[in-house]
Amino acid sequence: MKKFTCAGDIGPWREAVKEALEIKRDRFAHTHLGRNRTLLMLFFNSSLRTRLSTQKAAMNLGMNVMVLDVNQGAWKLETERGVVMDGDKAEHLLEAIPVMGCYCDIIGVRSFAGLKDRESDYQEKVIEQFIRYSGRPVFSMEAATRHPLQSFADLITIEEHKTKERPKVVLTWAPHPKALPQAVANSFCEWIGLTDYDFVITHPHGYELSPQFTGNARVVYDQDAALDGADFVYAKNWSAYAGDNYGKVLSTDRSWTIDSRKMALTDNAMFMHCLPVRRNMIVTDEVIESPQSIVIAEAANREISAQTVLKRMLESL
Ligand code: AN0
Ligand code: CP
Repeated sequence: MKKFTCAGDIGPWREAVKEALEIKRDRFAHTHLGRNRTLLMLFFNSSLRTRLSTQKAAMNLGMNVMVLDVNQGAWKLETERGVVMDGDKAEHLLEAIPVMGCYCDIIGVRSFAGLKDRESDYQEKVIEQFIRYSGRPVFSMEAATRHPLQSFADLITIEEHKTKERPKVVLTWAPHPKALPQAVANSFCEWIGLTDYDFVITHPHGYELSPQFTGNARVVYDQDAALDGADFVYAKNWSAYAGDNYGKVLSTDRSWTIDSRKMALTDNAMFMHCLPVRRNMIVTDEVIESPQSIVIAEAANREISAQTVLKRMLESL
């Protein structure tokens, strides 16, 4: 595997989940693969799970790991070509990328959407430049429009917990005070779209996601109706995608918060969220602390999705 930025890069999903579950059963079976290989993880944005789970996955494979927080200690990077660099940015990405490529074998990048210019965000300019100029396999640790390591972990988690062949999975928007990217929701749609699950998306009017990601999924604007009979409730906030509202918070309506009344509409559904989660905005204390909440198991599977991707990349070096 030479790049991992979207669902298409994983190949047949059942095989990928099978390989992931084998890794989970014996995560030290491939420690030889990463010997004398170096992973560079580059963060333009904060992280808890991605940073720790990906580093752990690399260590399970015997790799050496370097982590760089671009905004803490590195030169500020210009990302746009053609800019007269007379401001506070001391280095251009076009030098920084090949330089970083010299010091490692595989690169992971986290670079969120700026949420100001939709076209620029959806062109995935930053991670695409890493793919083009680093000379190394590159994987996304959440880019502007997708978070594939998260979605892969989500799929593994659903496969482990499902009790029906074709579970009903509901992606529901939930309120949040700050503008967040659409990446987690887009990516979840893209990965669940690989399966034959019964998939329903619910959100207030104005929060429509790009059809590029939602595909043929059913959108139901009435959250209660959407939750009816659900087996998995996947909550996430995202800012508006559509038109002039791109990147804006249109609603913080807490009637969309997932609480016990909403969960009672489901078929004893499991509650999922990628974390970090704002309690009593996205989900009540009661629901996230209930036995139906599988958010910790979901986060634990981030190590497994990362290790599966790194293993495949090491095998292709
Ligand atoms: C980020 C987001 O919504 O994309 C990261 C989630 C994994 N969330 C926050 O910034 C709170
Ligand atoms: N879910 C997730 O990617 O978490 P972090 O932002 O903490 O890495």
